[in-house]
Amino acid sequence: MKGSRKGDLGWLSWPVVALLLSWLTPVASAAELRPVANIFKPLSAPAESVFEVSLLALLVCAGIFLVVGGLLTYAVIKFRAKPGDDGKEPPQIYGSNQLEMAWTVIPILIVFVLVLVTARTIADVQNAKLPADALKVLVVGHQWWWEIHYPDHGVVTANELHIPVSAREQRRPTALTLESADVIHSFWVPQLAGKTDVVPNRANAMWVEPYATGTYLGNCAEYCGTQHAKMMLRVVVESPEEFAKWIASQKSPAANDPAARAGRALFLKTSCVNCHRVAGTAAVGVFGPDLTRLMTRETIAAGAAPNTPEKLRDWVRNPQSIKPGCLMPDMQLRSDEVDLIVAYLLTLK
Ligand code: HEC
Ligand SMILES: [Cu+2]
Repeated sequence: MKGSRKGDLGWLSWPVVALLLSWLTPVASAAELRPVANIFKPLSAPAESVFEVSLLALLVCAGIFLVVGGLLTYAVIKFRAKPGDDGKEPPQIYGSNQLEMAWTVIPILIVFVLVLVTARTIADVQNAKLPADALKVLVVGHQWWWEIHYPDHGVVTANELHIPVSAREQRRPTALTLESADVIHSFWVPQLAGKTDVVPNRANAMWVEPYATGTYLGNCAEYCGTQHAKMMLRVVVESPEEFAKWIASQKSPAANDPAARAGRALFLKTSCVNCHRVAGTAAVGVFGPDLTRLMTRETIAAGAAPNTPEKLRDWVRNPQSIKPGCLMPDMQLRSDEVDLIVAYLLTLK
């Protein structure tokens, strides 16, 4: 009977083993490069270091869980009340120097190892020397969207960060400076790096070095108000050629399609221009996202909706219907005005 009970214990550990195995599965197959925000599939240098430390911590914890859970299960089964017990208390044993030493010293050693490994990893990531020509990007967190600047290229965009992929022969890391326009946010793209807080009146620095192309999903990771959950971030990692093409396209003058002249005139007459910028026009607002290349983005409003003509129309009609509480007010435009303005926005590629 004892033997069959011991079988129960092995069964208990299977879910843990399965979970650990699923984390250990290889990562780089092409089909998996769809946007997944998974810290267990790192595809960039700092994220890999974070992953290794978390794996170590998880394995140590799993080991402790198995030992403690195993002993507990064993004791519960072995020493449960049996028919015919006399109901008396078992012998009470107090104090064992060996045991007390063991359960004091072993945890201290475990914590010590974890502290050392963690501190070393943090130092490695923070003190990493980036090549002098690393791409520089300034990211400014706003309630509830991300402003993105490429100071060396004069490019401004929002919510979708394009960066080049790194290679062993030719490292191409990206150095990020993080600032906030209002409250504390946190920049987090799980497959690229750990979280870094985005703090008002302070410039924080971090870097990423992805080694696979694709789109990576991120999210603000510090509660920053009503629409915090819809403050998403896309990082599009491209080959150096594609990245150069993207930069060039962002730099060329804003579209001025004669077919959208009426919409453009209306847009420039409406208070949209107080909050939004379209390069080369009278729209110079910086409170909201730069719209110069709006149509090169996959999503609008920090991932709250796909950037389709229908959703764009819903947004301009009343942004509060898509992102309630967001800082773009319902502009109370008539339906025909919305159509004109959206027709103009659709030309901003
Ligand atoms: C009071 C300032 C303000 C005004 C006025 C304003 N917007 Fe906005 N707009 C914003 C803010 C802030 C956001 C970002 C909202 C978010 O994602 O939370 C935004 C987002 C947008 C977006 C999505 C951009 C993107 O890349 O995600 C579009 C398009 C847009 N506005 C168009 C307009 C148009 C057209 C008008 C005029 C009819 C207008 N806005 C008026 C502040 C404003
Ligand atoms: Cu947030």
